[in-house]
Amino acid sequence: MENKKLEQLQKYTINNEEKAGLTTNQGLKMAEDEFSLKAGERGPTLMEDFHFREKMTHFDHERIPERVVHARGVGAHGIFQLYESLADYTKADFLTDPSKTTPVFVRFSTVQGSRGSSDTVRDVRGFATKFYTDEGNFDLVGNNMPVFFIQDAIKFPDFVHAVKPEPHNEIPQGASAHDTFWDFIGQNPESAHMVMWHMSDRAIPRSLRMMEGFGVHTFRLINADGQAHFVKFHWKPALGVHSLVWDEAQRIAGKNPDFHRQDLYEAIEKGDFPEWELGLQLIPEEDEHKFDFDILDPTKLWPEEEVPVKIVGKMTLNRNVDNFFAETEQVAFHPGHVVPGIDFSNDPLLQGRLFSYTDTQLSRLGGPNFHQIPINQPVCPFHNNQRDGMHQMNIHHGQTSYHRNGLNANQPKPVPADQGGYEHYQEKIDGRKIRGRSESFRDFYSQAKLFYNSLSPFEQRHLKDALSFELGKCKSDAVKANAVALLNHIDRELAEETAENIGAPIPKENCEVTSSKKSPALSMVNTISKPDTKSVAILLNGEPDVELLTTWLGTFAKHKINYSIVDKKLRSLNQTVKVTDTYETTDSSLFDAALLISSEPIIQTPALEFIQTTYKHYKPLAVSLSNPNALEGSRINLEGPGIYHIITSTIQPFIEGIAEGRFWNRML
Ligand code: HDD
Repeated sequence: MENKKLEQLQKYTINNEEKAGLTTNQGLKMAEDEFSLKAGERGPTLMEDFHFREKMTHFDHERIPERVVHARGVGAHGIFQLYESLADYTKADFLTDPSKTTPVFVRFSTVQGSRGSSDTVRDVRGFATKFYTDEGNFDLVGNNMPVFFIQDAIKFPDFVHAVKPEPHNEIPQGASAHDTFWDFIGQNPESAHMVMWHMSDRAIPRSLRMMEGFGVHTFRLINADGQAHFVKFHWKPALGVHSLVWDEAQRIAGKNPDFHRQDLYEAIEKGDFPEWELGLQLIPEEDEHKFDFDILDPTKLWPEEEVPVKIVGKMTLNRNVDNFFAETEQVAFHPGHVVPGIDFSNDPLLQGRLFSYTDTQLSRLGGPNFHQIPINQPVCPFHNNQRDGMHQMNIHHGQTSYHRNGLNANQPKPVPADQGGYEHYQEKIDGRKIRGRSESFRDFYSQAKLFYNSLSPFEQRHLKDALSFELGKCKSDAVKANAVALLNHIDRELAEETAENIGAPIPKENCEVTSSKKSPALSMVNTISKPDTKSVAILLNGEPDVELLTTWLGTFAKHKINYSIVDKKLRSLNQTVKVTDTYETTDSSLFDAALLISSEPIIQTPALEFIQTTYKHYKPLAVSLSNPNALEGSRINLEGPGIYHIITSTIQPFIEGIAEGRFWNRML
């Protein structure tokens, strides 16, 4: 299939295998690359060694500043396909022509940690998509949570300083469980709603492929008649929304810090292309004030039951990058990259973002020409009167480089709106210049409560435990007390339990906001569950029946379930079936389920801990025991939920268990 972006990138791709030999950057073939030029075999290196100088200088400058937030990330290429024309709402070409396939590049990220931090930390995940449309790049720079910590961009540097590792000792890495973060939260009650999301299971996704994405802000869509709708953008994952459990997430952070990155890479390499549907929530301009929240407030979501999500297209990620630095590290997103038919709202967080993103690239990518880096170039032509600057790659031909020139018929000249030129929505503004916040932004707690009310009992349990963990890590009594005071506005029982667990005083007065409203769409219980692309560890303890095992492997493959065979040593079971991991090289936390094939007692074997943690993390566990006493002393309730005894060749119930995912009723 034609993909304009990939064709464009091809021109810049250098394939080492095809090259004749090693040259300097000046094209000079080099006969030697191992020894510097010396005055005598044991003498000093000579300044004239241009090859040494060039090689070393380039190496010395290989690193660029990491992103000030969202430093750790992973990217992939893909396509976006529209289902039906949205011409009623927007004139954006890529949203009106369903026959077009738009190339995309997505970068997922964590927020707090640095480039080398672990993937599975408790954090918000960035979900940034660049659509390379025929009318220019449109960037949807979102997160996996629909709201944000602050209402006004002027607080962003303060928030980031608070959540990042503390300045005096650069601790902690990849974690918000520390005093400055919780101090900020306690002092800034507008963060109440977002902190509930941050403490929920959404902050520890099972896979980047199993997260929702949200544009967060309210944007505007404008149709060809100039009519506007407010819009919120959503990504809905085809595999549903799934999370890790906290103990598992922490374990994975050590066992495989690249867990999410590797999961995405391997799924794409295997051809299990991750998919998301694009959804829009739309509110006509005239309905702006019809809700019990301000639609410009980025700490508020639009409950899906009140404003339904219209599914309009599908994104498929189908190609890994060729080079991480060139593509994933150098990609530069910006919420201000829009196309005709998409415009901004007055959300004060969005307005501030419109400044920050270009500005940050100047120091990160070293100058004003970062749009010429291959991954950032639009697939349509671009030209204007901007010239020169660091790393200018283009040769601008001609005498003029200014608007209103007579020498070159004023080329390149502005394009009228009816020929595709961008025109801003002519919103009427009438007000005084003030530094302040609208009264309509002041309800900090109702939606925090709505979110909490909407969670299932086990999700609420996890959220409570997360709060006790995070605040339990704080040292300052005042910070803990303030955080509890904030919770006391959301849910009294939550505040009481947290206070007790962290040794903070229980606030005298109950300030809980009164609301029993729920939004079922906010609970992960109501998500899609499939066995596809999940993984099962097949644990050997003794000799397996290889023929039977082979039929099971066939069933797993049929259901697109990935598997590893784990034993004490790597070995071949027959010509095709091999042990792929040892108990040393892998861990139960890296799988969604386990199947134990045991002909020997399990006590005092590494398989025992494996199945105990599988059980502890609520995952399905199947046992095939040729020795009926094999599990004696394992302290696993073999009659418990999500445990399968495989006696015959049928493993179908286990497959269904893998689809279901977790057996939370083990908590009871
Ligand atoms: Fe931001 C990066 C998402 C608020 C300033 N942001 C960045 C990335 C994502 C988001 C996904 C990583 C992009 C990539 O992969 O390269 N940011 C958000 C969302 C926000 C948000 C969903 C709230 C709704 N951000 C926000 C504010 C500001 C910034 C209020 C400043 C006014 N964000 C930045 C930045 C970053 C960034 C400093 C760092 C690296 C970059 O831009 O390219 O400019």
